[in-house]
Amino acid sequence: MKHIIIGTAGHIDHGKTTLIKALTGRETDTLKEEKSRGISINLGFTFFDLPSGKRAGIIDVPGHEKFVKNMLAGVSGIDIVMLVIAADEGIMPQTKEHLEILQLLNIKNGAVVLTKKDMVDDEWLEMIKEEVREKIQGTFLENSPILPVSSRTGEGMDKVMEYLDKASEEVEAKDTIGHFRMPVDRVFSISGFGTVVTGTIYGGRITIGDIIEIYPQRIKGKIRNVQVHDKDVNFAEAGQRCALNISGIKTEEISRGDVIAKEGILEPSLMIDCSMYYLKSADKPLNNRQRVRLYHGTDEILCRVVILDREEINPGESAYVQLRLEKPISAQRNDRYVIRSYSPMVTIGGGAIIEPVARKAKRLNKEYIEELKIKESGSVNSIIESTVDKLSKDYPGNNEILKALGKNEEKLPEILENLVQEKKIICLQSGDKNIYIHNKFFMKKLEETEALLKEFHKNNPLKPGISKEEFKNKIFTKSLKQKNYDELLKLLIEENLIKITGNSIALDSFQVVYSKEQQEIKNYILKEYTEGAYAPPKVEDLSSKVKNKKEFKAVLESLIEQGELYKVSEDCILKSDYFIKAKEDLIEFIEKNGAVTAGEFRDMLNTSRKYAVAILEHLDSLKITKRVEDTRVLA
Ligand SMILES: Nc1nc2c(ncn2[C@@H]2O[C@H](COP(=O)(O)OP(=O)(O)OP(=O)(O)O)[C@@H](O)[C@H]2O)c(=O)[nH]1
Ligand SMILES: [Mg+2]
Repeated sequence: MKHIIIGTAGHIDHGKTTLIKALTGRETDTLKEEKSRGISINLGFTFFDLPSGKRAGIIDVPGHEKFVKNMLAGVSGIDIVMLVIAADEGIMPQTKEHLEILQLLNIKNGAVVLTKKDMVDDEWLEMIKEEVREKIQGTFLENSPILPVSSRTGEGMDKVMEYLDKASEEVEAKDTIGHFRMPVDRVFSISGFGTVVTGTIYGGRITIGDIIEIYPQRIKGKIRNVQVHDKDVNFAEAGQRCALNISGIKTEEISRGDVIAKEGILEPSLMIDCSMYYLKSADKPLNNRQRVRLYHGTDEILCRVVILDREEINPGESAYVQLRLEKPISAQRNDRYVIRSYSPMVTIGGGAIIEPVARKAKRLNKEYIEELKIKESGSVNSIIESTVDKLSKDYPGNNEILKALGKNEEKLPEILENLVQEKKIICLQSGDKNIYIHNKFFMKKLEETEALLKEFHKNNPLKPGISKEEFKNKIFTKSLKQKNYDELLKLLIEENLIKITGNSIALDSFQVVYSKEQQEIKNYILKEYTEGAYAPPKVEDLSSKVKNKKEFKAVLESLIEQGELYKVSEDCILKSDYFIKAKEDLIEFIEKNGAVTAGEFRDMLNTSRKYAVAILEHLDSLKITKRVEDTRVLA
C-alpha cells in the first residue's frame, strides 16, 4: 500500500499551522513557547484522512529563518508539499529559501496555497498569483495549481483537499522491500516503556522484535513496539511516519539526526562525494575548503567543501565536490542533501550523494572525476563494477560490497556473477565467503609480481625464489585467507608468470645459474656431503677450505633452499636423498618392530649417536615420530 506524507513550507506567519488545523482539525504547535509566541519553532506532526480514504501523515514546519534547520529535518521525507504564501504579503525571504530547499531535495509534488484570501481583494489576489506564477517558473511547482484559501472562513479548502487527493495518486511507491532505514526526528521517553523515537521511514520495513542499530554511534537495540498515527501496529514501512519503542537504549544515547537502520547495513563516513548545485542566489563564488553546514535526513553536520573539478564554484554552477565532515554521516548513494553557509546561515546549494563512503580525493584528478561520473550515471552494473574496483585492495566479500554500495541491491549476487562471466571481476571462492577483485586490480598485481620477483632474483641469484609468506605480505595482504591466497597463486601460475618450488616463488622463467667459481664450490660441497653420508662434515671445516667465504655461504644456502641439501639441525646437514632414505628406513623399522632406540637407529645409519639423535629429534618435531621413554614410535 502506498503511504503519503504531506508537508508545509513557507515564510513565517503565512498561515501553515492554521492551514493544517483547518484541514485536519488538529493543532500541531504543541510547545508552550509556540503557543505564547504564536509561531512554530519545531516540527509539528499529525495525520488525516483524504477524501479517497487514504490516511496521510502531516509534517508542519516552522517558517522563522532561525528554524530553517528544523524545517530541513522535516521536509526531507515528504511526498507532497504545500508551499504556503500569505496573499497579503506575497513572496518573502523564506518563501524563496524554502522553495530552493525543496528543489534541492528533489521534492517532486506540490502546490502553492495562497492563504489569507479573506484579507485581500480580488485585484490584489490576481497580482499576487501572477507574481507567484513567475517565481515558480523553472521549479518543480511550475505546472502546479495555485490555490487561494482562507483558513478563517474555510473558503477554498475543498480545492486543497481535491488537489491532495489527486496528487497522492501520483506519488511514487517507495522501496518497502529494501533495508529498513529511518532518520530520527524526535526522541523522548515514556515512563514504563523507555525510549521512543519517531521519524519518517526512508526504506524497508520495521517489525516488532527486530534488532536495529543506531548510527553513527552503532548501538544496538530491539524494537519493543511500533506505532503509526498513534495506533499500535505490528510493522511500519517506507513512506510512513512511525514511533518506535526501543529497548536496550537510553534516551541520552540517541538524538535527532541519528539514523536507525538494520544492523550492519550502514557505514558512517567522514567523507562523501557529491554532485553540488550552487544556487544562483548565492552572492559570491564558493571557495575550495569553505566551511559550510550540511543537512542530510534530519542531521546537521559542519563540513568543508573540497571542490574536485574546478577552482571555485560560481553561483548557478554545478560541480563535483568532496565534503569532509566534522562528524560522521550515515548516508546512502543518491541521498539528497542541502548546504547552508556557515554565517550568515543561508541556503546556498545542495545535490545528491554519489559516494557515501569516499576515500580522500585529490583535486582536479581526471580519473577520480570520471569514476564519479560513472557512479552518478548510475548503471547498476557499472556502479557495482567500480565498487569492486575500489574495494579490491581489501578483498571484499558480498557484505562489504553491499555496504559500500550504500543502497540495498537485491540483485547483487546475480550482477556479480555476470561481471565474473564478462571477465570484468574475479571471484575467489572459499566455502562460506566468496571474495571479489577487479580484473584491473589483478593486472596490477601481475605487474607488481613481475617487478618484485625480478628485483628479488637480481639480489638473490642463487635463491630459488621468495618465500610464500613474504610474497603474500608484499603483493597481497597479510590477512588474506590461505584458501584465497592459494587461488591467487594458481591464477599467477596460469598466467605463466610464476612457478613454485617448495616454499619458494620464482618467475616462471627463472633458473639459478652458478658462475664458474660457484659451480666449483657447489661440486665440492656436494662431494663432501655425499662422502660424509650420515656423518656429515661440519660447515666450518668445509668453509675453511674455500677461499671465497661469501660465495661459499651463498652456494650452501642455495643448495639447501633448492632442496639438494637438507638442514636437520644447525650442526647437521645431510644430502636430501640421504635424509629421505633415513626417514623411510626408520618408518619401515618401527612398523616392523614397534619401536626403535637411538642405538638401533645409530647402527642402521652407521653413524655416531650425536647425528642419530639429531635426526630423531627433528623427526619428532615433524610429528613423524614421538618419544616414549627410551624409544621412538610413530607419532
Ligand atoms: N485572516 C486570516 N488569518 C490567517 C489565515 N491563516 C492564518 N492566519 C493567521 O496568521 C497568523 C499566523 O498563522 P500561523 O498558522 O501560525 O502561521 P505559520 O505559517 O504557521 O507561522 P510559523 O509556523 O511561525 O512560520 C495567525 O494569527 C493566524 O490566525 C487566514 O487564512 N486568514
Ligand atoms: Mg506554524
